[in-house]
Amino acid sequence: MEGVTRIGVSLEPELLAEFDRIIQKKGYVSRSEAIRDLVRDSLAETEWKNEKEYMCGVITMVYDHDTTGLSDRITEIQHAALQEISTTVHIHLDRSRCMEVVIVEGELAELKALANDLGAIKGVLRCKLTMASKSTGHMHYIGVRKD
Ligand code: NI
Repeated sequence: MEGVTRIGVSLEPELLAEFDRIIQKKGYVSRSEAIRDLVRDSLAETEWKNEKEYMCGVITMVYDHDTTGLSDRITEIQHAALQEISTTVHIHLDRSRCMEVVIVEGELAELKALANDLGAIKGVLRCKLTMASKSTGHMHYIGVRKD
């Protein structure tokens, strides 16, 4: 592989055996690949805590449009967040349920707050925020599931 640096890692035999067992179960073809994913996840976790990190993302929500006041509340919240919202796509799922995909861009804290506000509306069945860091491309997601 071009542009990679090889590193040596020392592990206790029990820890290595456990690691091998788990990565085999997950279908990794090599330890290197598994370690790379772990490092990426760990870096993403650190960014996830940086509320000022600039992110691009998608909020996917499913809701019941028959719920009183729901449409007005969604519109109100989305207008208040016009800085963060690039576009919204609406899909009618059946007679009463809708899916809305909201494309967003902004600071992590703002996007999380927006997804939380949308997810908290009565009649919203599911709301999930998926984001990628603008600077590193690392992905994150948070989901709110309400049944
Ligand atoms: Ni609809």
